[in-house]
Amino acid sequence: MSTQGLLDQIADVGRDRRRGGYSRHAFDPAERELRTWFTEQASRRGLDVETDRNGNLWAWWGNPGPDALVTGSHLDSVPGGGAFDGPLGVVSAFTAVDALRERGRPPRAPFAVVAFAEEEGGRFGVPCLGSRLLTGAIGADAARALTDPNGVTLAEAAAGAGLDPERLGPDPDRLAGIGRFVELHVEQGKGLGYENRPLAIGTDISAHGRWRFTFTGQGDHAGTTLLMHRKDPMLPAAATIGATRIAAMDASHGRATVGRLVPNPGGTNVIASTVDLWLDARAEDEYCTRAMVEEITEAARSAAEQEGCTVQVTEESYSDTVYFDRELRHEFGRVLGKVPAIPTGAGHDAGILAAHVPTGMLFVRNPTGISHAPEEFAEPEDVEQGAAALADVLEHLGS
Ligand code: HGY
Ligand code: MN
Ligand code: MN
Ligand code: MN
Repeated sequence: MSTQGLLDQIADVGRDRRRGGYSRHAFDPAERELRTWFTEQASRRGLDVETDRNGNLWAWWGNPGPDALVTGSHLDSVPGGGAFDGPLGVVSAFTAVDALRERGRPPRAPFAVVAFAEEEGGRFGVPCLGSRLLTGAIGADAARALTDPNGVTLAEAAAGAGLDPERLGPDPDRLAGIGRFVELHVEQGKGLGYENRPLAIGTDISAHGRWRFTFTGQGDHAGTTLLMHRKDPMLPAAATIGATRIAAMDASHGRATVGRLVPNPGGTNVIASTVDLWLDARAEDEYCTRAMVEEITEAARSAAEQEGCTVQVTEESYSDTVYFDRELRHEFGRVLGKVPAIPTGAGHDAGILAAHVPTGMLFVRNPTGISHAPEEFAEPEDVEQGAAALADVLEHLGS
């Protein structure tokens, strides 16, 4: 089956007809359906499937063992996400297995296709949760206590998915068994479109993090409360959002986004008592990212004070700039020839593993350049070219 054919098989799983795009979050019904699909694809290829203690899926070609060659990505999405971000790396891994078999070139080392859990942090708010748990980048207790918007903890959701919540956490033996990790991903930007190239090799992931701002005022009646008596947390929240663009322009490669804002209680005729907003902040390096967040925090504090409100700022996740393994990049270049090398502003499980394992990424052109939205796209011929390139790289690395 073609790579596009595998993508088409899951094209309706978790499709969000109301908002458009996909909603596939850790252990929810859509993601569970994808786990079943993953297991079927693996079994069809004679790969042994296991779910690790953190809910990551592994399909082994041969016995798990040291120095394994691992490739894959994630199956979950952001709310209203696209069809390619994550699944493209997983389906390409399966068709790469087909190609290696057809070529009579099975990898000499143990080999696995992996789908990491909750890469987007769409349910529990921490991106790359499955790979962070695997590597110990997040502590087990902190992870277990993470709650989704309905107040369900990760521990409860994991138990509901058949995992033992007490076993969530670092998996050092499994991590030590990975020799190299390769992630193929749809491009999240317009670079390859402009250069008119179907493929790229990843160079680095810029620093990025998430901060929660909680503004507290006084809930009251929208009609009877005089302006001078108001402590409306929505106003400093709005000022904070307004400050993001200027702060981002001040930072090198700065990008600051508020995509989620939750007033409580959220009545039309009610002055909110609290407002929560989440800032996604990214820039060239840690210094620039934190300076940008500091500038936004300053704006939040002074706006809150002006309105007689308070604000609490909590760092929920942070990942420093990650440079992919140079030797692996050169191996990719030897196999793929003259292919552009591009940075990515998006986080990936590869960014978490890179601190422990030689890791590289391949990107497939996205002609719209749009990601995390229904317009995310890759042409079928580029999808096949990406999977063939992944097979070539894996054949080389596995030989
Ligand atoms: O949010 C990101 O950067 C990635 O798409 N998870
Ligand atoms: Mn994403
Ligand atoms: Mn992704
Ligand atoms: Mn009333």
